[in-house]
Amino acid sequence: MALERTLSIIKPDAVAKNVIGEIYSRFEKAGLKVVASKMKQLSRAEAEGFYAVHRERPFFNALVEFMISGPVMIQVLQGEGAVLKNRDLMGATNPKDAAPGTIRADFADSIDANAVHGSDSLENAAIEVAYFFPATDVYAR
Ligand code: RTP
Ligand code: MG
Repeated sequence: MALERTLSIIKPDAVAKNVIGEIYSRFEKAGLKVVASKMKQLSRAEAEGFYAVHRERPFFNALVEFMISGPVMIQVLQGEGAVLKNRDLMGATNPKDAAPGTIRADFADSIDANAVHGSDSLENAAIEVAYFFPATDVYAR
């Protein structure tokens, strides 16, 4: 496996639940390093741009409204096979389908308020990291 970077977002529901530290701990225990991080209140335009691939989907407006409902915690995770490893830690999109012990099984309330985002491919990871962080703000440690 190769050293990869992926974009992770702790969504407004999980920030409000005060579980940022618990989620970071899961990343670290799985061998993923936080190499960039910031808390941010997304504007509507930022949220729409980030999820632009879903623009035609029926859930798009609800997704954008949810993502701007409060601050999010955005981080770049680095590690061996980071993209898939993070998706495994997250669990299925709908927490009802998420395996026990995954972030979404433990902290998500619904398919809309589902605690975390993670890039779904190496190609999208590079695009998503660059969407939020200039290269100089990502630390290769
Ligand atoms: P994410 O992008 O946030 O990491 O989630 P994901 O890959 O697991 O799921 P994706 O298909 O990319 O969908 C993005 C977000 O849209 C909401 N969604 N709602 N009602 C629905 O059928 C539905 N499908 C997706 C979810 O909040 C999902 O995280
Ligand atoms: Mg997705």
